[in-house]
Amino acid sequence: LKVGILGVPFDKGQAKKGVGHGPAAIRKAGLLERLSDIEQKLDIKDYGDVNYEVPQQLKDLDIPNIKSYADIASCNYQVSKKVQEIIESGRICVTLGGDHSLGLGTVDGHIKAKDENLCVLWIDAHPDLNTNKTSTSGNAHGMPSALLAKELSDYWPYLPGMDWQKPVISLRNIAYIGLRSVDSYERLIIDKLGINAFGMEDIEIHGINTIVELALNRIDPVGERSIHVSFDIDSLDSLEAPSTGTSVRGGMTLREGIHLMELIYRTGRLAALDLVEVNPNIGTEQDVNRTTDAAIHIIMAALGHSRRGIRPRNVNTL
Ligand code: DIR
Ligand code: MN
Ligand code: MN
Ligand code: MN
Repeated sequence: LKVGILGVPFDKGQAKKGVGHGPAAIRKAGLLERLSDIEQKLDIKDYGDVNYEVPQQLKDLDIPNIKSYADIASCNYQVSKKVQEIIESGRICVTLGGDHSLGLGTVDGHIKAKDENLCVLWIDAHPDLNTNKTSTSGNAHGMPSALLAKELSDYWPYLPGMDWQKPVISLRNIAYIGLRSVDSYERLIIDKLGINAFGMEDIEIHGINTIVELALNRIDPVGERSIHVSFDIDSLDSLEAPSTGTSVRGGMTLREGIHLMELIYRTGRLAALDLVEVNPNIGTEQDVNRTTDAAIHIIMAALGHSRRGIRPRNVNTL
């Protein structure tokens, strides 16, 4: 299995400092070392961190109710190009965030690499479906799915500096899992457009195994699409992942998160995984360690780590 790791130390999609140090914190917790604990030997290439500059013509540009718009547009452009390059080189692209506004760039890069033949699982306490007209915060990390969705393109004003991004994924090919904090306009859009939204209540009733099967059946009925998992660490319960900016109680256990990822791995079609919103400035040292450890468990499961253990490489030494 070939893997590319990409850091996006971006924090301007929300107000709290520290989430930009997420990639460094996850690497420091031993991501690369622990990925060598997987039975199937991984070929890993670390692409380092994305950097970007705001072009002159975007400086001083303001879009109503999108904070740091020029940075959002400029950073995501670089993210998209990198993700496209990594996927086109035949690697699974693992993007470490950074706040969730980067999901715009990662999904866009995946769309371009796979000619739109993909589906997206958005694992999150929040659906991130606000536009600049519905958002009460103006934070772009609550908007990436609305920027990506074909069906919502008419709800946006013209966005200069985003011409590279076309809303080319249909909401029919996106499913949400783990929802428990949905704004009223997000709820309206979900109901009106019949979006595939699986909340904590659904996980409670059916169990995570059935929910993942249902979600995949909806977004990829034939089972031939490339899969993008955008995993917001706040999908996990506050006890499992305390160091994140908008934590919500009553979330998924790490067990459920790991199982979800094991199911995705088994499809053999995972092409991109985002692991976002780890903020090492929030909580105690123990909280941070718990959160980065959860993130690494999620990534390991996605890349084939099995809880059944690894057989010895050379049985003759028995
Ligand atoms: C809220 C919070 N719905 C907003 N969103 C978060 O600001 O739009 N997304 N935290 O991850
Ligand atoms: Mn999110
Ligand atoms: Mn969230
Ligand atoms: Mn978020």
